[in-house]
This record gives sequence, C-alpha cells and structure tokens, in this order.
Amino acid sequence: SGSVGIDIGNANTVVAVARNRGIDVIVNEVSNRSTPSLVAFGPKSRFIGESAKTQEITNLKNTIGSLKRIVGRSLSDPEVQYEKQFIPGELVDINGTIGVKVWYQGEQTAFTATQLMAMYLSKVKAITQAEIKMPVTDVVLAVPGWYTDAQRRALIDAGHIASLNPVRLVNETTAAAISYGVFRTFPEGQTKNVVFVDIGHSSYNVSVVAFKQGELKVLASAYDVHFGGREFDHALTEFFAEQFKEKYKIDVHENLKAYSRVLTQTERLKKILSANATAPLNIESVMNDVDVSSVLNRSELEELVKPLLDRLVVPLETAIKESKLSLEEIDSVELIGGCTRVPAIKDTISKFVGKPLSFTLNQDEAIARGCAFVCASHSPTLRVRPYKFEDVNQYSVTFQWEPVEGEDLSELEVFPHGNVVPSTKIITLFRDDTFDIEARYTYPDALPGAVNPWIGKWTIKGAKPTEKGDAPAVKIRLRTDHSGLVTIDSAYTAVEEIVDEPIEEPKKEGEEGKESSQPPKSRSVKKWVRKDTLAIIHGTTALDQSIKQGLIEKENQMVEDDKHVADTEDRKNALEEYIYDMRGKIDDRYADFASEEEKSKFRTMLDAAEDWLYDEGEDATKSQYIAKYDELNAVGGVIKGRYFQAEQEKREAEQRKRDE
Ligand code: ATP
Ligand code: K
Ligand code: MG
Repeated sequence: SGSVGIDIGNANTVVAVARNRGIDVIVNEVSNRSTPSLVAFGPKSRFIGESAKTQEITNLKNTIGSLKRIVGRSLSDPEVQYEKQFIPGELVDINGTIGVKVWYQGEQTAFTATQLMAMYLSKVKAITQAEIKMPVTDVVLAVPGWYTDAQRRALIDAGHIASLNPVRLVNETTAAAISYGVFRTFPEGQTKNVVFVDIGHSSYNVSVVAFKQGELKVLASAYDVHFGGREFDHALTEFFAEQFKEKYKIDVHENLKAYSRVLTQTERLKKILSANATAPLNIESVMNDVDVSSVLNRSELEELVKPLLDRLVVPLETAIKESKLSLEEIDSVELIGGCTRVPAIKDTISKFVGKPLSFTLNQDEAIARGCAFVCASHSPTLRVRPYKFEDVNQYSVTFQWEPVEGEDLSELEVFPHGNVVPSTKIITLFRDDTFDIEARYTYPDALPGAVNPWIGKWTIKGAKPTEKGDAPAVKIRLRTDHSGLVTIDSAYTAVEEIVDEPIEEPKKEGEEGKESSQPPKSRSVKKWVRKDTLAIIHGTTALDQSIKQGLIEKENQMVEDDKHVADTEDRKNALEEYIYDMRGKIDDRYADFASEEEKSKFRTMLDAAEDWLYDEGEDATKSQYIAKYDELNAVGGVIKGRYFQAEQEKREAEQRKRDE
C-alpha cells in the first residue's frame, strides 16, 4: 500500500504520497491539488469534498465544515460556542461528545464529530486510491500542535472508522519542518535555526526548529487558535452587512443564504486585495431582490482586521522566547498557510523579526509532504533516508495514584511543558495488589477551550507480595509517544539484587580487536532486576472497540449507499444518452439498416422512454434503468448490429482488393 500523508486543513485538505521516485501531491476527481474539508447530506446520498462545496450555498444547514475544530470536544465546551459562528447546522450532544443534526436520506439524524471526520477521511482515502491505483491503509495525519490527547485520539478513531490505519500523528509545523530538512544538507557541526509560521483558515501555529544534518529538533511552539483566514472573512462580512443595512436597507443576518453568499464573495475580495490595492464586491439579488455592490481597498481591509493584526506577534514572541534563542540566532523565517499571503501579515512579521521572510516551502503542500515522508519511514517496503526529529510537549502532564500507607507522594508532574516528545519516564511504586494510575493535564487553563483535562486511567494488575511479605517495587514506564499521546507502555515488578557487572576499560590505541590477556574486571553493584510483567487495562477518551466496530459498519454501509446512488445515476445517464444517441443515428448512420416500420416502432419506443425519464423514471431504481435500457437495446442493438456487420464486410472486401 502507498505511504500517504494527509494535512487535514479546516478549509482544504492536501494529500501526498511517497513512492520510490519521490513524494507527489494527489489530485482529486476534478484535478485539484486540495479538497474542500466539507461533508454534506442530501435526500439520497452524502456529498463529500468537492461535491459538498458545489452544493454548499443551497444546502447550508446540511453542509458541515469545522471538522478538525469540533472533533474530540463536547457540546458544553466554550470553544464550541465560538465555533458556532462558523457552523450553520444545529449542534447537539451525543453521549458527551459533540454531534451535528442533519437531514439525510429523508430523515433527521445526527452524527458525531468523529463520524463526520471519518466520512471525510473515507472520501480522502477513495480519492487517493483512485489516483495511485493501490489500496491505502497506512496514513500519517497532521494535527495542530495544540491538539490535546482527547483530540488526537478522536482523530485516530475517525481514521479507524474510515478503515485507515493512522500509523502516526505529526504536528503540522513539525511536518512542514521535516519537508524542509529532509532534502537539505547542513554543514557538518552547524545548526540552523528556522522559525515556521503557518497561518491557515482557522489557526495560527509557530514553531522554532533547530536543524542539523539528518535531524531536527523543535525547540518551542506557540499558537493562536482563533487566528486564521476565516476570522478575516468574518470581520469583513460584518462590515459589509452593516454597510448594506444603511445603503440597501437589508440585513443579511436575517437570511442564512444571503449571509453565506456575502461571506463567499468577501473571501474572494480578500484574496484579490493580497495582490491589488482595491477590489470590488458585487452580488446579484442577495436578498429581497436587492443587488449589492461595494468596493474595498487594502488599507480599509487592514483597518477592519486591526484587532487581529495587533495579536499577530504574540505567538511568534512566545515561541522565540521559549526557544531561548535571540532574534540574531534565527537564520530564517519560513511562512506557510494560505493566510500568510496577506501583505500586512508578511510586513508585520518581517518587521518583528527584523529580516526578510523566506518562502522556500510550497506553502500549501509542505505539511502533507512531510507527513508522507514520515509514513514512508514507517513502511517496511520503502527505503527512505533516516531522519531524526524531536517534538516538544505542549501541555504539562501529571500522573496520580492513591497513596498507600507511608507513601507521601500521590501525584507527579511527569511531562512538563517544553519536554521532549517522544519521551519515557519510569516511576516506581511499591504495590502488592491491583492498583490504578490516572493521568491528567496539570493546568486545565492552558488547554484550548474547556477540553476535559482527564487523559486516562490505567489499571495495573497482578502485583503480589514478595516471599518476605513486602510489596514489591513496581516499575511503570510512562510515555508521551511519537503521536503525542500520553500512555503507559508497560509495568513490571522488580527487585534490587547484588549483581556482578563487568567494568569496561577503554582499549588503548592499537589494541582494538585484540583479546585482553587480563581477566575481565568486575564489580558488585545493586541493580533493579526485572521480574514479572504486569497486565495493564487501559481506559482513555478513545472509543471502545465494540462501539468503534459498530461505527465502522455504519460507515461502510453509507459508502455502499453512496456508491449505489452514484451507480443508479450513472445508469440513468447511460439511458438518457442512449435515447439521444439512437434518435440521431436512426435517421442517419443506421438509416439504411432498418425498415421504415422498424424505424417508426423504434422512434416510438425512444419517445416513450424519454417521457418515462421525465416522469416516473425521474427517480427510479438502478434495475429499472437497466431494464429500460435493455428493452430499447433489444431493438436498437439489432439495427446497430446490421450496420457493424456491413462495415465489417466492407473492410474485408477492401482488404481482399488490396491483397489481389
Ligand atoms: P487550518 O490550517 O487552519 O486548518 P487550512 O490548512 O485549510 O486551515 P490554508 O489552506 O492554509 O488553511 O489557508 C486557507 C486560508 O487562506 C483561507 O482562509 C483563504 O481565504 C486564505 N487565503 C488563500 N489565499 C489567499 C490570498 N491570496 N490572500 C489572502 N488569503 C488567502
Ligand atoms: K491546507
Ligand atoms: Mg493548515
């Protein structure tokens, strides 16, 4: 299977695949290199990606975006209140997670954010498979560095529901840094420090990264989770909404469709203003038959988004400060993400860092490419150059347990903010029975919104008193893994024993490889010796396997339904085409191959079939379209057959003539 990297953007998703000859970006069914991150529902089928975008304005409440913003959250999260301004559909609670109410197949239903994300990933999978003509299972997904454990696990669940195997999650700016570092050479012994700034549709992420030959280390990351192109669009749309109240006496807030059309045109205008000094806005019959038109210039735009621009340097400042680098030590600043095309953003950042900015990376594709590279490096079949990368922990993690008598510690901050990721720490507790350990984020206020600070609970089973009746030492391996997930790797009992340990003496010059004539020296040391491995029962925010299995089946069923609807549509189109094609040819190409009676009978049949198509056949079943087609072709096919027979004979006669 291919090695696939997916950058799930809030607006657009980019997929890259690593193959033997390099990394390519996948094009979708309409040859675009990115796909709208939207899932929509209709009376018969779902629309996902491009087809969702096409029908968005006419089906607003059933068209869901903001997928990466809502996955892993609950309805009560204040962050979801913020998100509501971007989601026309109705949000509901489904067993403690967030869901969206939609009309689908003639019924009102609700899907969880995880399911919606799964639907989207399932479409991305189909697009990729169609393009690379290989099955896709293993994927590396990019996530915002500010994603918590719950958000990461929800995304992985979504991957599983889409029958994908997310082998790893990589933070978005880290993925961009990987695609920067992997194909570059850095002089031996030198470090190059690069700041990556990604401002996209919904979020602004910064990482300060130190590169050496063959490796990178993220020194610090910082974020503004409410800073992206959509905040710009919103500010501008509000401005125009006010203007239209005065100028045209209409309030587009009263009409979802009107508001949405202004929003769409505003985004266009914003993009034009990145390259031009002024841009027009014209919308015909936006509401109440009123046509609106306006114009905006770049400095007006900058004034309207001033509150945003005023916040621009904050994450940059934070990340650089935490990296402990001075501005002079930073070699370059790389910009990625669609919103960094805004001139005021570029100017402000450039002024802040006091140097020109770099645009070495493809600003839309770097993240997906980095992920594809990481996926390839996990693949047993692809050979890629070894590349080492280390990330940084965003939110401090504390583990806690019920203390036993004589134990004064009941919790420990194990992975502080700024700690290396992945990393492992071993703690020792003395236990002679089953016990629990829980993990939570140390500072809930630091989290993006009111995400539950609880991370997980691990029940460690099977510790027994020693022969002397004491509680044995239980060594517990705590981990932030390579996807940024908090977990317990393993737990085992250990006893301290006196063991003989050889003393390694450094070999003298010229003696390498020679056997020493002296007996090897050793010393007695106290050492922990591993005894029994203990079973661990793991409870996290991820879905239970049985629930997930049910959702996988549901998703597969919906994929089947969509496929059936598409097949039916194909059959209908084939029938329609056949009618038009044969109606033309019966009096032209095939005219000499049927009697007048046959022709008139066939014309009548074609007319009847056409009438049927526009009447009850408008919405018929796949087998009805096939039956109708076969009925026509039983007559038409014979006529067509005579024509081809005659053609064949003509060719053969010509051939004989040439052979003579
Ligand atoms: P996120 O990273 O927040 O999840 P994303 O990856 O989907 O979102 P991008 O594709 O990086 O976001 O950027 C999309 C945003 O960039 C949109 O808001 C779009 O309007 C904006 N954008 C694209 N081109 C331009 C341009 N020329 N000028 C200004 N803004 C632009
Ligand atoms: K993107
Ligand atoms: Mg992005």
